[in-house]
Amino acid sequence: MESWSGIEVPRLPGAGQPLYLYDSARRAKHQSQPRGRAGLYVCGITPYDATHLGHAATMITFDLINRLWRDAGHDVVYVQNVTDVDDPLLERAARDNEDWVVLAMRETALFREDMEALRILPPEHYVGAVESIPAIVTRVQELVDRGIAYRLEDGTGDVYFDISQAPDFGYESNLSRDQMLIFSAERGGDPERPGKRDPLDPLLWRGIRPGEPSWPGGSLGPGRPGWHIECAVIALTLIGSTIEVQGGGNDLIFPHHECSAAHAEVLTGAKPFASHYVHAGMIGLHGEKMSKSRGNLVFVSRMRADHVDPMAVRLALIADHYRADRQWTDDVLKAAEQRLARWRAAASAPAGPSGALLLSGVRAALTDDLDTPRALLLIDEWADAALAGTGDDTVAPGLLAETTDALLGVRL
Ligand code: 5CA
Ligand code: ZN
Repeated sequence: MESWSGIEVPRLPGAGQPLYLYDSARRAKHQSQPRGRAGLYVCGITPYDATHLGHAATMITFDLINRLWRDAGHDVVYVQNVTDVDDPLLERAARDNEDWVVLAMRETALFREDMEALRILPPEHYVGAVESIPAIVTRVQELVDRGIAYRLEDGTGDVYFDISQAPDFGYESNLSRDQMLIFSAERGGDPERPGKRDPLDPLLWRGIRPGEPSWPGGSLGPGRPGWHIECAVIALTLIGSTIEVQGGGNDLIFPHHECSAAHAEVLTGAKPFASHYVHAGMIGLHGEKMSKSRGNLVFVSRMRADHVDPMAVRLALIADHYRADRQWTDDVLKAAEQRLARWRAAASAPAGPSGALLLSGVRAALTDDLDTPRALLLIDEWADAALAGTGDDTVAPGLLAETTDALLGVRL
């Protein structure tokens, strides 16, 4: 699948610093130490509705990681998926009497435009579930052959993963079994389904059903892939058996990232699948998580149409820490617009306090688990001083603009 257009990122003077990230599995911050190319896999959209501010916030979070690694001199291999066939997409298309392929294409195209407007660096591989089906079939067949996956004996042709064969199951989310059962039922699992070896066993391959799209599955029979195996196989195929960061919103901690890690680890034998499982907090509106199923959405495209500056949207979404669940309000946007205007004025000032100190402070804040509130405060203080005529560093205003562009993705 086509990615979106790239942009030039200014190279900053001096050396970037090592990045510390909070890992949901270890429940602690630890240093990311990519060996070779730094592998970043981000769980992308299920394209049945337009990109909303929650998606944008999550994509911006991982864009910051990409930018900080590049600043530290790492070569990054960034892969993102599109779940371009799954139940919610088929259900929405049926509800609206629309061709599901056309719906997915339209929303994916809009997502690309939104990502470009937000200055998010494109993934090297932007990959759909549908185009990955042959690779997924091979891996599911391998799991069946090894006795790690089993076919349900109810004539549906559905194939499940046997979690008892993944001895570390649960290490990524650190949840109790009771909590896992609740999340499984809420988030696309089927713990009540009869005939499974364990209620938590996730679906790997769904046998053909009347009225549903299907693809050849070789010995599996015709059908379509389960959700978690999609991300595991795309990451394994395009990055390798282990990755530095597995990313997404915190709604994916369980079952999605737990199951995709279990699939990948059983397939390759390499553990842990990801050195860091990184999860962005949920953006909410009027007290509830912003979600397509609830319909309480603020679309990035609607804001663009209303001439809201995408750079202000970006600043608004990083004003608080990425891991915090946070509410979108008009005031959050207004504050970001004022901040952006002030930074732009400061970037045109004749001089200001030391630019080198500002850059090292911003690097230190961002490499400490993406502490954007601290980074933004440092820039605010520098801008206030420059606008008050303090400091004689004439290079600093230009360096401010390069720093916000390269590290925050905010072009002044
Ligand atoms: N296609 C799957 C991932 S493989 C999926 O979850 N799609 S999604 O369209 O529902 O979400 C796309 C990405 O945005 C995921 O990383 C998800 O965790 C994140 N996300 C969804 N809603 C929000 C929200 N309200 N706030 C922050 N991030 C969100
Ligand atoms: Zn995913």
